[in-house]
Amino acid sequence: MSLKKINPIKTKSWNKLKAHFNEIENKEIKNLLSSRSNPSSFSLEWNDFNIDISKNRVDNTTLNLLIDLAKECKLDDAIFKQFNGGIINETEKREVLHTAIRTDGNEKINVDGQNVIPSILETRSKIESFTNDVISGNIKGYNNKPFTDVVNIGIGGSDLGPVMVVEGLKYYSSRLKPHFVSNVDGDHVLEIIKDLNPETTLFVIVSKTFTTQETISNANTIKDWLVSKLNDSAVSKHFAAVSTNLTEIKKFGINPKMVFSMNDWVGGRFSLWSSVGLSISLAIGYDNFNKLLTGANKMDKHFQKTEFKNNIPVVLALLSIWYNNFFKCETEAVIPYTQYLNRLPAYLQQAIMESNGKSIDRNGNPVDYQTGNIIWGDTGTNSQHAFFQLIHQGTKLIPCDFIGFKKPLFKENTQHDKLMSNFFAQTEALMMGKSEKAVVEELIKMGLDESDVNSLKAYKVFEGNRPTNTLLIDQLSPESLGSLIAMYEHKIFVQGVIWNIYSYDQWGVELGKQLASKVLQEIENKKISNHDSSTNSLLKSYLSN
Ligand code: G6Q
Repeated sequence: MSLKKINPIKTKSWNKLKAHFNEIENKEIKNLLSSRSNPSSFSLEWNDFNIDISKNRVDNTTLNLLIDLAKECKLDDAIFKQFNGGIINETEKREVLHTAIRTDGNEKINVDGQNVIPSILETRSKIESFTNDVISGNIKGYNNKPFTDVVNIGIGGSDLGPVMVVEGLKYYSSRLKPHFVSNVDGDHVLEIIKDLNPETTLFVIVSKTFTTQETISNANTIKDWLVSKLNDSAVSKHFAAVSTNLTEIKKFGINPKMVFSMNDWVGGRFSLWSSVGLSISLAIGYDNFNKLLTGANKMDKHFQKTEFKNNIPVVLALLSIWYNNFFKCETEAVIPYTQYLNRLPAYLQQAIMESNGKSIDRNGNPVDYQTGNIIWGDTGTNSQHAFFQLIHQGTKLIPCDFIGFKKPLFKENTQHDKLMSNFFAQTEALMMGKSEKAVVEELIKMGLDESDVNSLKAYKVFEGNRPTNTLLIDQLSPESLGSLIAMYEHKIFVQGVIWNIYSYDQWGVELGKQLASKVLQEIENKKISNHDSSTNSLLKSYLSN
């Protein structure tokens, strides 16, 4: 069950889209919007999500052709294979089953002839009882004191998902205080532990391989610190581990009761739903962690069962392909209008760019079309006071996702309407722009004379016609966040399928891991081997210190 290998640009629909692009390219969104006879097709309603795609440079023909493209690229076949354990990560010969770990328990998914659902549920109940025991104080530290703080030690997929969700759901916190150590920068780990009480801190080492330099170095630094403050035998009480490498975990001295396994058919950047999410469960309580999984599972079902034209991840992925491959947009911005989701853009950068930053297609040939988009963003309204200038008046076309919530979390919050009025006003302004006529009228009203009006007006004109998707969700909750993350995961998958690339490997990351260890050896032995002249002289300068 591998993915089909269809070159998208050789399809009939791609060619039709190319011709159609010439018709749409110079059209204004505001005119496309007002001429639509079926506005409801440009709004996708699902559970508590209202996704408005009407502020895009598309008409009915565009959407129909994009859907034809998905069909020609056999997206339905790919979705079936992903959810049913096909070896769709072919270069690593693996299934891709992050969707299975958020199962509602009603399905059966075979890997190597064995249904994996029972073991997934077993791991989940281990996470549940461990979480409950730590929060209730049943599990205690070396000096018999309950834990107050939890430190997640991991990097990349073993860090970005958990930290984004823990930050995103801070409102739902348990009594435990979460911390995250990721960078191999020793100052990072020392900064985090300097104020921690070793007696009441639990450390969770998260590393699928348990060989990642950053994570193992940080874990060893913390272990030395803990032993120096308490005792050798404190290690088995204060460290939990999440990994597939049970041999290395044992060598580290972790109590087998505090070991959480994971499966190699879950990729790092898609693993927050698995035991990699242990820190999430500890930080927000198991019930909330479970709701996160429920939200993702609901989105999985929507993605699997909904016809393409109403399928949120499919439609968003197709729009992104439209801008990336036809309008030649290089980047996409994600702007959540809630401070809680300030780590969402960083999380999506990994999920999207590590997955679809590929240039060899599934036939093994270099692609001659653009793949992965560059993702960036920050929270609204902060970003309005920063990079929005370029989105409004720069030379680049940057499609944006605006994510907002109808209700705030705090009952006492009296500022929500202010936040949301910015949210709505920005997408409207990006579409409508501001004409020269309106600018001139405004300047005259302000009392400027004719020559000042003439010299200033060009700078104050906004072209508009900037596309946005508006994702309006009832409230930020574990369930809605679960659905939102799963939505982006599926969007990534759809784009990878259509671009005919492998979204689930990451050879670029592996290269970094190999290179650094070679250079480290040279630095430690103070013996520089033959690099290029630039690297040689930088290393010499570093060693001369
Ligand atoms: C994610 C990547 C990568 C990985 C880290 C950490 O998909 O593979 O970001 O998660 O390199 O790897 P370990 O979990 O093995 O330490």
